[in-house]
Amino acid sequence: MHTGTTLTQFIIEEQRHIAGATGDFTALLNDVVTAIKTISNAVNKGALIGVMGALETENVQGETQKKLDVITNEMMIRSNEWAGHLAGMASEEMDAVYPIPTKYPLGKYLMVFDPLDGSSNVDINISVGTIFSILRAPVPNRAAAEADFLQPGVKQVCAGYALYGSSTMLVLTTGHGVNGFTLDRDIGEFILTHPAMKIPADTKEFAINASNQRFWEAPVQRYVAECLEGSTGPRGRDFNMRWVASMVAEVHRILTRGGIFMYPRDTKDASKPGKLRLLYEANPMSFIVEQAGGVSSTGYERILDMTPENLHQRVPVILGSKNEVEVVLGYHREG
Ligand code: AHM
Ligand code: MG
Repeated sequence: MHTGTTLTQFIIEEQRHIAGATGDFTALLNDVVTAIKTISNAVNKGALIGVMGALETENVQGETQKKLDVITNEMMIRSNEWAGHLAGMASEEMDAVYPIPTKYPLGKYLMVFDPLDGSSNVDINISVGTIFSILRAPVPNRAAAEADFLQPGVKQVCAGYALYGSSTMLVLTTGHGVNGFTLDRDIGEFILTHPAMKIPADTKEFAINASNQRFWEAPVQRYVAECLEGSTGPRGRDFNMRWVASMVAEVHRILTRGGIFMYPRDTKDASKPGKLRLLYEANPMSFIVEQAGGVSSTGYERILDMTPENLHQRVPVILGSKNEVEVVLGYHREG
């Protein structure tokens, strides 16, 4: 018999502290959790159920879709469309807003998600994740339009990610700190295992895709060069480096033991000011990171303050341990 707090118990107890809460949000989160358990199962079974490999299609961003990108997108939709809590959904894998089918009632929330982040890792059995963000619909019970989703990240009601790693974890914030839950497969429940997660303010670990180095701007060039100089350079200490190529895994490492993650602005493609997407990657992760005491910025501005211009907008991301991110932001200010 388990003795820990289940996620359902945790959310219901949180809901009791919110005056006027109707239980809608708790029910919505329950549906998200069902999708995540289903995705976890598919990712875990992998080749046994024929879900590995790529399709011949591309998503709206011109990226080749993996079979699992499409399957997991479908799983998120099917779990969340029917219960009457949402007025619309948007995802990395869909060009436009997904309207709630007319046979279902509409609700007061919007959800944006990346159903399988880091999916280039899926065929090689390295961690991937699901990222989601819940917003309030500006007009409840009305089919949402794209403009309804273009809210700054500070307005998120909830953000979370699932990490399909050596264990499956769900990490969540509703604006009162960050809590981590581990899936107990024997009982099918997420159990609170990482209460009140906090990112250490200092770190000696950085994460960046160094193959893009020639495209970086001067402040990032300077910061990374100084990390590489280690104890013989101006930082006076040796650094370690990691790059999983799964943002969920990188953010989870940072939440666990500190670190800095950068997918900065670069000159590789003038039409893309960064690689990661604001609405369903950068915003939810920034909300979680800030709630855990970290900092998240483009280098020039706080990500959560940005007003999105479109669903699939890309942004530079620099996030993690407070003091370390501040060093990089200082270099941006110096130009
Ligand atoms: P995806 O949503 O298509 O998987 O792309 C996002 C991922 C992040 O998880 C990760 O940080 C980054 O792309 C890795 O990029 P790269 O291939 O340049 O290493
Ligand atoms: Mg992604």
